[in-house]
Amino acid sequence: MAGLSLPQKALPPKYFYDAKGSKLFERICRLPEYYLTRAELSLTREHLSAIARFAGKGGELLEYGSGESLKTRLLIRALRPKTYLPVDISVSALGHAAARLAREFPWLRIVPVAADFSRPLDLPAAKGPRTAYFPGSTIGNLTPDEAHGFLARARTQAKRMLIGTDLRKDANVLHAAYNDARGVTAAFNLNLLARINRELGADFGLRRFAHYAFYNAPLGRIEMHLVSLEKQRVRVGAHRFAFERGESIHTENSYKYSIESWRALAANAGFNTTRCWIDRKGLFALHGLAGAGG
Ligand code: AVI
Repeated sequence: MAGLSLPQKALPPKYFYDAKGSKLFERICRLPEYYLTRAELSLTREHLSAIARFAGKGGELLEYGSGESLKTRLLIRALRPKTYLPVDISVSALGHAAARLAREFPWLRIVPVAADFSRPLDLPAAKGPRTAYFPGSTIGNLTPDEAHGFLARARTQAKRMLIGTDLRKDANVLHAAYNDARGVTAAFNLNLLARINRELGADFGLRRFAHYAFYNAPLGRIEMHLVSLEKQRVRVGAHRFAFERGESIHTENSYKYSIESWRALAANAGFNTTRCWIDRKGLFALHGLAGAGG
């Protein structure tokens, strides 16, 4: 309600991930235009032994926003952690991933944590050195201020971190990744309205809004919006919200960091970027962070 009452209506992207939204996101990751997942997977494969040496073997692996835990399999094989703690806001995605990993790695202790990692987390006490893994450029969905807060909190939860960030690049490549030809990203964005209709008793007409995504170069971020195609009023529970034709709800930012801008952010939060691995096409980066002095 607060977000829809702002002059620029806005909703936090974490609400995309109900069961349907999590499935749609898995489809996005397989789209030809969405290079992020493939680039991160390929750099992880290529540098796996160096990444594992940095992360440390045999400890605990904590993963934020684990989703379907695709890249994690590679890490689990290389790190052989005693415990894996996936943290995800989507209970369904968490349950499926934990069940699949339990079948694949019967020796691994899995402790799923259903939680919103953008807030302080209540985690079980660590039984060994804990490394945090935050792949997929999910940190890019936080504002730089939120990312700073997240990193500062994460520093108290793990000594070392592996964080995937999408790199700045040609705006056309970025545009295509968030405006795919099959319309899966559009369906992902619009699913937020379907979710609000279902869970909050709203009457958003899904045909009265359109997906809109563009690269905001000065701010280094993709913005996703849902644009009202007509002047209309929408009911959400007991509240009413007026939309002008062309007015939007800002549903997501996806920040793209240059290596320098990332290093500055991490350093402000008390981390040194001690390692950085990049895929061969220069699309995506995985940063190895250690607490200053650690
Ligand atoms: C989860 N996150 C990193 C995705 C991204 O690219 O910002 C979410 C997404 N939004 C549209 N497509 C994918």
